[in-house]
Amino acid sequence: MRIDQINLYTTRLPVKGGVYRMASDEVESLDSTLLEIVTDHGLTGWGETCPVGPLYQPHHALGARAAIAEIAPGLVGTEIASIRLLTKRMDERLNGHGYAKAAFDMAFLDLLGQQLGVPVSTLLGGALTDRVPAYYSLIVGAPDETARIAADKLKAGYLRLQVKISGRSLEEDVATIRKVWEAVGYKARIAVDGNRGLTVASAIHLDRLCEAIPFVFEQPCNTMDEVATLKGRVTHPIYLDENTEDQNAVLKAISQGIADGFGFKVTRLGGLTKMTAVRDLCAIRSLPHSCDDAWGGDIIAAACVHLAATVEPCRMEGAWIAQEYIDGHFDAKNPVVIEKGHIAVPQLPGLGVKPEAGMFGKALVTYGS
Ligand code: 0XW
Ligand code: MG
Repeated sequence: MRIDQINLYTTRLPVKGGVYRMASDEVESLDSTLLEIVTDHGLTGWGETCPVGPLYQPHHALGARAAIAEIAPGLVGTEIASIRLLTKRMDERLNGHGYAKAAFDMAFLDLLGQQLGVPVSTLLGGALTDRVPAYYSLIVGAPDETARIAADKLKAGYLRLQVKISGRSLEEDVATIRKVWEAVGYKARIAVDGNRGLTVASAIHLDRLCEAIPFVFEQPCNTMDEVATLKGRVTHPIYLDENTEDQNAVLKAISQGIADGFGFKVTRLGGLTKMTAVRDLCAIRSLPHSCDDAWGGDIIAAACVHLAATVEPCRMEGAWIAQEYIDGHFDAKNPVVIEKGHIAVPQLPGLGVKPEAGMFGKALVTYGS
């Protein structure tokens, strides 16, 4: 099965509710990039990459498309058989830019899965479950309102809630965490996500002021070096998210004992194939982690869920997909949906999701004939 053509599409994903607010940015509409790989066998595979704006991490939509322009021409005519060979091909065309390569990796796995008649989770080592937990992300908001939404989401079936903080007074952050804890107690696991926004000093203050509340403290400060200085000075477990920019960053965080867990993003880590390595490293050290992406439609959602299905449930911190903040689906017949705080793992061959024909309009660029 050879690559005949690669079509690049873009689509806008407006945020349901108007705005998604975190310490690093406020976003209203996301710019997603989709790849459709057409093969000589008539099979098509899909990939997606969708940074949550240009400030969250060192990725941006135009950067993804520029990277794809470097890589794609060199892949036309290539056999889809060995993911390792395809990865090597991509690395020979462009250094880095894992978040663009991730879209290709998804499409390759989608094609291989369809050819072999197995879901992508099987290609990633095999599913341990047919239903993975999701978690709900509460945007930076007023304490009472955030607690009200937290209680609603608990009722809706979410077993884990992420509370976004930072970018405002310590008093408001602490009040929000306390109110959420009063509203949900031990019934939901809580992650408090600073999205890189706190100084080391304010992270230590917040930790002390919330000492009795059990939560994991996600990406409190900007750099891994800053976060590393919190070790032994805070009581809450520390998770890294944005600092896990590639596999090596994860290896450093694990080997130096900087993180007690992770919020992983499939595209940031360079794709599903690269994620299997960090998944396995985490398993060796019994470190919990999520399987998320920063944003995206059904293609990215399916990718996260396939990977999440291969993680030991006891270490699975949930798969975050953007569905709660997006209207509609790419694939109305087989959408990736959260039900009672959980997501069914797609069972069809490949990713199990196919965007409806023509829904993204004309391809922005076509590589190959
Ligand atoms: C909650 N998320 C997975 C979605 C947003 O992109 C931010 C991210 C996070 O945990 O930082
Ligand atoms: Mg995070």
